Amino acid sequence: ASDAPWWTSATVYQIYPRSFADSDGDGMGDLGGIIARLDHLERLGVDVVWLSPIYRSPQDDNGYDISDYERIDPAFGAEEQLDALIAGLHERGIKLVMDLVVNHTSDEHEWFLESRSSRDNPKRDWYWWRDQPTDWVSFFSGSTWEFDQATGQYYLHLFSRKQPDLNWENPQVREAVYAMMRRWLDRGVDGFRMDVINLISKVVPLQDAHGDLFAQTFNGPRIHEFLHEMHREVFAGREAQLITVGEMPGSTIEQARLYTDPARAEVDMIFQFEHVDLDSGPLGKWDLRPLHLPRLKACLARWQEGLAEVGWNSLYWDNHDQPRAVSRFGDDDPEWRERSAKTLATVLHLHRGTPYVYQGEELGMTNVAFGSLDDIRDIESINYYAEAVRDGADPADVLRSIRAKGRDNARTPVQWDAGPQAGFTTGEPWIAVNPNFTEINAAAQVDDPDSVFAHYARLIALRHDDATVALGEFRLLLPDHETVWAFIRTRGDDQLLVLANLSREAVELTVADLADVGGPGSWLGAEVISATATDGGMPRAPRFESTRLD
Ligand code: ISL
Repeated sequence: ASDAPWWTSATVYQIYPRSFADSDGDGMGDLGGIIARLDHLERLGVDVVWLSPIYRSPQDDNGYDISDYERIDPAFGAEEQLDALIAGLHERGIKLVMDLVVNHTSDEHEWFLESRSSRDNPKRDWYWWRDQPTDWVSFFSGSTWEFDQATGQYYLHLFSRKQPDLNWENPQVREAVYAMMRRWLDRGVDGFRMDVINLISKVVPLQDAHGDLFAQTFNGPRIHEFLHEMHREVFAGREAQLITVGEMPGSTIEQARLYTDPARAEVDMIFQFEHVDLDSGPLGKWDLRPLHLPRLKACLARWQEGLAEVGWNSLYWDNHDQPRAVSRFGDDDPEWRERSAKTLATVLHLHRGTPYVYQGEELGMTNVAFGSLDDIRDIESINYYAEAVRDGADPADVLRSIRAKGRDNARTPVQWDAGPQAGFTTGEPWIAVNPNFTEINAAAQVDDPDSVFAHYARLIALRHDDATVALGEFRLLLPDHETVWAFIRTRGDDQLLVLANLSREAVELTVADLADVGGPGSWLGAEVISATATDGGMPRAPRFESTRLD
């Protein structure tokens, strides 16, 4: 037995509601659709659902632009349906985490309507207003400053112009956010995934970035103070039941140790971005670069080691902002896709940390070969396309980047069955279904013990049952091997050796290859270990200590 927090053996499943399941035929997923699919989550065995935003929103950024933090958007359903969802999940022993988007609101939020109404409105200072813009460039292209005719000043928006940034320097803003969070906990939710939460503290006064917006807005001077205050005001006393994860792009291991050290009482874990930045060049995400396995392995291993003594890792390949894992890190060729998806799952889920599964990942869903801009819905891709083409880029190159990295890859409807619109909707989906749904869908997998789905279910169960998987120390082996991902997990006398082949070719490993394992009970067990993990067999690697060499 250990006194480790419950989430050290838990797996979280992310639902992007717009694309999960549609119950009313309007082509957009909704709460009714989720409620109708709870059995899928129960069979998978996940412990927590993280629900992307379902609050009232003009949907400029698919709900990450919130106009009322405490009301459900009618497009997603009724208030009672959210309560029914909470109850339905809890009956199945599954917790619910809400998305918390408080770096910015919608420009249609009451707070912003008041703030923009006059220069002396009491909420004027809840947002960032200036006479002159700084030189900052938005994550969604263009200036971060929008001129507001009515009062003759500019307001700040790090994301779209419909997502004005809140001014966290103002204590009234913080109190309003904390009160809203407490009401959500009282309503029965079990924690928060905090959207770009490391952007809430800016360097003041705001100043030109000279190309380094990072230094002005990420992990700012008061970020730890704000998070600790939030913990005290919202979580204290009930934290043992909850789970909190801060989305923190651009954070280093050193910063993550501070954010996740339980003694500091900030958040339980963060989403770091290093491993999803490895296939980008110096110009950012659209600047495509090949991915080298040794760098990917080293990246995750550094985070494992960095948070071994203090703090905790989240583990993810996918979310609603990232391309599909099997297309990006694996091999989505029809002949290899299933084995590759299982291998990626095995590797990630046998690291130490809390795994996050993004809807459809458990089915091995793939990227989409978007034909043209008409197929794209995401504001980030649409703005990027317009700007790049205007600046003289070849449209074919721009489209190639969007195909590889565009967020819509993750946002096509979940493929439930081989029927019309993959069983997602009886109407016209808001974004086209991936044409491979007749091949890849849940109905074809849930009863098949060899499926990607069944493999995920075994990995999730293994983390519950096996303390070495949940808590064991991590050590990377064969760091320079180009195709094998090998590591060892250790807890007391128990050792787990993980060998995965990320290539199409069979690999032979000898004892000598693994000799650097060393230590008590070293792996002198098998003369030749044939590591064809791409056959996707049992997730629990064989235990070689019983076949030690004489
Ligand atoms: O996806 C990204 C770039 O392609 C990231 O920069 C992303 O915008 C960043 O991780 C922040 O993401 C979060 O906040 C955004 C929202 O659009 C994303 O969907 C959300 O996950 C603004 O709220």
